[in-house]
Amino acid sequence: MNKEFLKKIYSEIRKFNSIYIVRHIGPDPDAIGSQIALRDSIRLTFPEKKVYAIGQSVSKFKYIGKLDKIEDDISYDNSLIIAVDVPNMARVDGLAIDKYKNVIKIDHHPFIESFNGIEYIDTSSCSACEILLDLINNTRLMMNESVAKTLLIGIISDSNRFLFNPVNANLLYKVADLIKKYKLDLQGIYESIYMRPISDIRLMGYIDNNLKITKNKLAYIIIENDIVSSFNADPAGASNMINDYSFVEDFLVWLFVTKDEKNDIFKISIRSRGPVINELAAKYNGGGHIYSSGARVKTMEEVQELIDDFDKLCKEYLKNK
Ligand SMILES: [Mn+2]
Repeated sequence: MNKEFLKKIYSEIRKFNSIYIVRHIGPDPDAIGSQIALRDSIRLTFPEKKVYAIGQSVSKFKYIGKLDKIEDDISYDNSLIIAVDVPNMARVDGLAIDKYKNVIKIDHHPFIESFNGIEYIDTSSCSACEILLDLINNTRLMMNESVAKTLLIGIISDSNRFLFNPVNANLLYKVADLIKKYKLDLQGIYESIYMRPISDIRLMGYIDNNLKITKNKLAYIIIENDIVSSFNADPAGASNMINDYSFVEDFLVWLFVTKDEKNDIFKISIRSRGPVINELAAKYNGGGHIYSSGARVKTMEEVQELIDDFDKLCKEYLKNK
């Protein structure tokens, strides 16, 4: 954490009367939580400012809070754009970031490209929401129970209940303080994030039984949409199940392929507990964290190529170990 830098972000926020907060496409609870928590904290601190959290809303994440629809054009000179939880311009949802003059990026993903403004990147944070907690704790930005709860949702979700790295004592102290101070209902938060229908569990059963594992310890599955719908699930939900396979000794890297019919592309979710995967994911129109990435390709041939490439990555990793 860089307190001086956080104070600089606060003073930028103070300067502008209209602020737009964006995040990545295909949002998760950390992406939506971080933009909503930041918006609400700024509104609480500066009631006269116009602050919006924009981007496509997702019905299953409505419990986190409501996003804003904007009708007016965003002023080039007088508006501040804050991008949270997103490392590259192409993945920003809702506006073309390169068209704006005053931009702040607040992110915990490895650096990909500059947004031509202030960049605060902390890859030692488990989530964008953890960085915003630091921002609020170290500046005059205000917090209330609702902001605290939203931040906690992002932290819990991105760290998968404090399972994934980076999670450390410092984070647990910060979270404990938050829960105590705002009397947060941890059980209720867990329920809103993790409650799911039996059809999801049955789909996981299908995945368990059909995951292919190579001799180089790569696991993969292509989950066809008719299979997904036969379990009453949706492709995005199916690809999210990838996070439940973190501690299987038979594989090092695992990837789930689903089809996005609307955009006519294959989406690949990739996780690792060994090889660094985001660089190879970038070759396939993707990227992300070193052990948690995504990719998008157009054809089945490219899917096969990607699987072969990740298999080679595992092979190299095993050889060098
Ligand atoms: Mn995140």
